[in-house]
Order: sequence, then C-alpha cells, then structure tokens
Amino acid sequence: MCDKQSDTERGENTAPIESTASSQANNAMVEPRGEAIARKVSQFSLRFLGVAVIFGIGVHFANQKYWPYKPITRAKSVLLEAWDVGGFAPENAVGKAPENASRETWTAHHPDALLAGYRAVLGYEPKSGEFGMWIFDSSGAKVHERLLNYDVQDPDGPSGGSEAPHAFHVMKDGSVIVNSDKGDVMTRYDTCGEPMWSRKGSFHHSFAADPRGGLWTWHGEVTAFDQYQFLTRFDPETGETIEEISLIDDIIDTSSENRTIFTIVPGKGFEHYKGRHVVYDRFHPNDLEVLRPEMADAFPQFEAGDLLLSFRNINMVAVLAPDTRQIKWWSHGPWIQQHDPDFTANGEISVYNNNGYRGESSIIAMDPQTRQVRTVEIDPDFRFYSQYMGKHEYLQDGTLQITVPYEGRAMEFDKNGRLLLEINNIFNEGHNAFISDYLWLPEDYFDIAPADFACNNGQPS
Ligand SMILES: [Ca+2]
Ligand SMILES: [Ca+2]
Repeated sequence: MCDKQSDTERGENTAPIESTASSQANNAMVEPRGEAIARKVSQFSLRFLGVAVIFGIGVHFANQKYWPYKPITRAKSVLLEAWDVGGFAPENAVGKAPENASRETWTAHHPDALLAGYRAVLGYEPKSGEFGMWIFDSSGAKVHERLLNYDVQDPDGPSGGSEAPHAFHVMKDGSVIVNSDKGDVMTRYDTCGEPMWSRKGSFHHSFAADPRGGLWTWHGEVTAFDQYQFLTRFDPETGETIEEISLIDDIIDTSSENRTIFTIVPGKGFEHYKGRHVVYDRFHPNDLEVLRPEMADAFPQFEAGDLLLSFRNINMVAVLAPDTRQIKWWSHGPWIQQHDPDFTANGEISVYNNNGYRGESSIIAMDPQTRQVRTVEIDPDFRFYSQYMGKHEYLQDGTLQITVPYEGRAMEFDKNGRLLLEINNIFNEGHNAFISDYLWLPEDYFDIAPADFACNNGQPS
C-alpha cells in the first residue's frame, strides 16, 4: 500500500488537481482567490525574494528532512512553475499547449459541419485568475462569461487545497451546479456567479440526469478519495438528497461475487476516513450515469434505469441494477485509469481511456454483449493525453466531443474522425489553461438567451 501511495504522490507533482494521495500542502492553491499575481508586477520581486529565501532555507531543511520540508518543496515548485509558464496561476492550472494547438480560443476547422447550439466550458479563466464558465454560440462568439464565487460558501477555503471545479450541470435558467474533488461544497450558482444553494460535503467528479428526476453525483464520506462512497441523487432545484446508495454497504458487501468483482480479499474490511490521504483511495469512483429509456433498446441485457459506474483505481467500468444491487456487467480494462464511460446509441459502452503514465489517452468502445473492443479513430495529428480527469460525449449527429483538461483544450470530431472544432483556453503563446468540463446545449435550451443573462463576469449586462 505504501508503494501505491507514493506512486500517486509522484503523479500529483505533475497534475494534482484530481490526484489522490499527497500532502495537503502539496495541493494548496498557489494564490488566494482574487489575486491575479501575474498582473501585479510590483509584488513580484518581493515574492521572488521571499521564495528565494525560503528556497535557501528549504535546501537546509530538505537535507535534514525537518518538518517544513514539504511546504518548502512546494514553494520551490511554485517558483519554477511560474518561471516555466511565464506567470502565476494555481498550481497545474496552466500547462504547455500541444504543439499544433491553435492559438485562437475558437477554431472551427469545418464550421458548416458543427452541430448548431451553445457550447459551455468550465475551467480556469486566465484574465481574472479565477475559475469560471463561459458560453459560445454556434458561430463561436463568446456570449457569456461567469466567475464562480467559491469563497462565499466556503470562507475557510477548500480543505483539499483546490477549489478547481470538476463537473458542471447547466440549467435552463442559466444557473449552473458545480462540484469539485478537493473542495468542501457543491453549489448552484446563478447567472451572476452567486450561490442559489450550497451543500457542504464532498460531492465529486460528475453529474448525470436521471429520467425520473434529479441528478446523480458521487459523494465521499469526507473527501472524494475515501473508501466509503455514496451514489447520491439530488434535486437540482434545492440540492436536497432524493436517494443515496452506499457503495460498500449496499453494493460491494452484499455478495461474495460483488466483493470479488471489486477485488476485495475474503475477510478484509474497509477503512473509514482518518485524515486526508491517510486511508488508501481503493476505488476512486469518478462517473455514474443512468441508462435512459430512449437508449435502452440498444442494450438488450440491461434495463432503463441501470447505472453505469466507473472506478479509476481498479480500472473498472460496471453496470449496476440499482434496485437489486446486482452487478449486471463489468470489465477491468482494457482501459487504464479511465474517466467517463458512456452508454452510446449504437449499443456500445465508450470509455475515456486516460491511460495514465503512458503519455497517450484514447476513446475505447466495447460491445458489452460480445466484449469486442475497438479504439475510436480520430485524426492522428490530434491525439490527446490527460493523466487525470477528462470527459467525452457523443452528440445526436454522431459528433464526438473530447475534453482534455491538462492540454487546456476541447475538441470535436465527426464520425470519420475529422477534426471539426478545437477550443483552446489560452494562457499565453505557449501555454493553455485548465478545462475541466465541456457541454453542448441545444439552441432552444435556455429560457433566456445567454447573451441576455443578468450578468457577465459579475457585471450587469
Ligand atoms: Ca459518463
Ligand atoms: Ca460523457
């Protein structure tokens, strides 16, 4: 177990926003919210001096392995990262842009082939130095921008060290529900970025609408990386829980078969939260969604209402009958450290295969009946990699959307793998900023057109 923890710790140094095991200090945001340090040149030299002094002291402490060793190594990495990307930003909110990434925010390679509608992006907003969301119309015009005011709900700051949002669900009134994996609240924000409701707790990774009403998300006992996890369906209007299923008590521990599928050795129990990253992140659940009635005919062995689940740390995707707690189907791989399996209209389960530590991610599709697999073909010049996080979605016309958080871009491919659109979250010439989620919405989705929302970036529009 120690080895595994140090493995993830090593991973954290390259991309920690979602990773599982490390010190809180290592995860801490570099700057408090609202301070766009890159623009405050006068503070830079002071800060540089301070960090340089800390660095000097740090060499001593690091050699001696005294207590402040970790905070100091972090200060060092902050300085080096700022130097590398040419500006201050929360740790790992900015990375090198892929070599062929367009240096325009919106690049429609085949504008006529794009499915008409709005496109919403959730991520780090370099100009303000805040996390937020923004919406493009069919032509690529940015018609709305919104900063997400995390501090109001959680004045102590995120206990996991990062308020970076993970998933979002956009509602018809333009409000948005956001969760995270290191923050302490799930919040519905109005179009001005102010909270409409906020729920304390570690609600994390994904949202999926249930045809019976409500949204599903994962809920950790205390953090997103605990062994005790819950599948929670809640009312998006109020944030109140409609139903909750315990992963361990209601699913894994109900049969020796289920325990085996989850790789639990006979007689072994589970550990409750004992402190952040003290207990091994055994499953790392990161997605759940419902088989919707309109798609159920494509999956004869499943029923509408069955749940598709993803567990990164055992490379497993599974289908659960929520009423009987029966695992109807499962596969450990061939994907590795996957995020976001989806039911697709052709009867396959498609999976965002992060392929962590291997440098290239992919989309793998599997027919759950025959277990036949294929890698979805896309333009080889636009292969992608995200060590952590990442989502994909097939739109109604067969367009494949791929979100690549740590490349700071989202892409759309047609059925033949031809690149139609890339959205780059540009930080500077050589770097992109983090994108965590990306959504297509029909043109008639909103009650009010986004251009007419009450605010843009918190200012009356
Ligand atoms: Ca999914
Ligand atoms: Ca998806």
